[in-house]
Amino acid sequence: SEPSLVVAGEYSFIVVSNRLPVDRVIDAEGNASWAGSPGGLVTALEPVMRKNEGAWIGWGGQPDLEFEPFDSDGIRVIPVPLSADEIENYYEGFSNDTLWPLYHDVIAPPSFHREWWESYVEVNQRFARAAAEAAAEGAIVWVQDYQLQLVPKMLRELRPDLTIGFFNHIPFPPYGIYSQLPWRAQIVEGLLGADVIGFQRVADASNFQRAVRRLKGYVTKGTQVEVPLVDQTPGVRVFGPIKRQGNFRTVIARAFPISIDSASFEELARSASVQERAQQIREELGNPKTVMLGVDRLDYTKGIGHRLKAYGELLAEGKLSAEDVTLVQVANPSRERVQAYMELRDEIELTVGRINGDYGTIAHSPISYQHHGFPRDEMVALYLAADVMLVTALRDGMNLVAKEYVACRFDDDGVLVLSEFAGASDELKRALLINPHDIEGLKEVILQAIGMPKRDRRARMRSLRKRVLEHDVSRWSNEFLQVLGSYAHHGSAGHEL
Ligand code: GDG
Repeated sequence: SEPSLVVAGEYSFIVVSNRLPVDRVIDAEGNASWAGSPGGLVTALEPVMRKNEGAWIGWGGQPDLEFEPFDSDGIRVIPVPLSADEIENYYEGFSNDTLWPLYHDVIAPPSFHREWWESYVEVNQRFARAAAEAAAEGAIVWVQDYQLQLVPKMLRELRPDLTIGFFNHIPFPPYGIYSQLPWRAQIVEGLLGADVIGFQRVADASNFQRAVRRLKGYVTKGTQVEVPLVDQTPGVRVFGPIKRQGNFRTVIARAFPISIDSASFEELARSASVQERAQQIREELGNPKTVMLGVDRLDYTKGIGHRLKAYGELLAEGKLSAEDVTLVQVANPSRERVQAYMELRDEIELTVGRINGDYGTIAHSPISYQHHGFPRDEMVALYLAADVMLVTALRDGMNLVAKEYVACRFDDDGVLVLSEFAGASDELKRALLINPHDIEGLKEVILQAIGMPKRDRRARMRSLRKRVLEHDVSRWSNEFLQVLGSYAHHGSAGHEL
């Protein structure tokens, strides 16, 4: 294989993500330590990490945080420092105020700033270099998400011997929207540095392939993209024959719908303390006939306003009453320094206040609004306490909350109302699927969910549970890594992860 441009490191399996899976915590005495934040991704990749001398590369969550790599529960953690300026430009700016709204159907208007883009390029280069220095000869590197879309190409240039995967956790937008991005070609080129590019939905993969055809003119066949080894961009002069067999790299671009650690959610739900807590939650709410639940980061993509509008109208029309129904809305604080999120918070809290003020009684509030996060066991107790789960996203890559609700309902009860615009709706076909823009339709489905006979609830929930328990997050990562391993290139002897 070609000579490496960076001296190889020691890790044969590397995950690169914007945030490390650990948080820095400072105790009462001011001593710093690290606490794991075991999301589904960590749970899924832990076994692969242990088996393969794995390392995780990412940012520690605070400005200018530099430290020596260390072991956290058997995972080697390698830091990439970000300055306060970079957090503002690369992260809050380009990632969360350009790419995020653009990739979610421009629900909020994206901002385009050249300084943000420059910072994005520079930070991506730093992540690529960190991965290049840590990766052993022929290693597998798996890059995560929209903050790092340039890393695959940058990493391939530094280390042509590596096998590189990329997974996009958010949607990939239709070309008509994507093409607004001033740096649309660079991002597509960045992604095509990977061997396998994973998306949540089949539609996301098709949108990406269309962008590749339109912007680069490359041929796509099914899930394969033929990337010429010599640049064929119109206007770039190429010497020598370019259509000869062997002048292409094949890149796979296809859907790998992510999931959760379903068994661990079910196990938690089955524990006596969580079941007791679920009962207690219902009592604390005043034992309403129906408890409805929404759990979201406070984000404009989640359709919280649409949900509240439908609920408020049902209360106004007397079709629901605060005596009978309570909606618990967990709105986890998110991206609080980005303007659009400050505005969203004001808007949602105004609406919540109006609904509670207009339709509440001294004893009953129609909405129990929680602007903070909860521990995992409290979340599971909420899932168990909820008769109806409302997922009304306007656009969402997958939506893990929908899958978590289903995984927790070992009692085969509870009704999931699920937006068609969440990736989860491709799999969870027996949920009550809704278009959140259709407020009248959403209202009817909420009433249908509340009134659904037990037999129907059970039949639907059983079918949903089958899907979520069989297709869990370790199956997701195994499938991705299997495809990635089989495309290990440059004649390296196929990886067994
Ligand atoms: C992105 C994509 C895609 C929420 N509040 C609390 C809490 N959570 C947990 C949930 C769930 C996770 O956070 C949220 O995941 P989602 O999938 O619903 O949404 P995003 O954060 O937008 O995630 C999304 C996902 O990436 C994975 O690829 O599905 O489409 O947007 O796990 O349970 N957890 C705890 N307390 C809370 O208060 N403990």
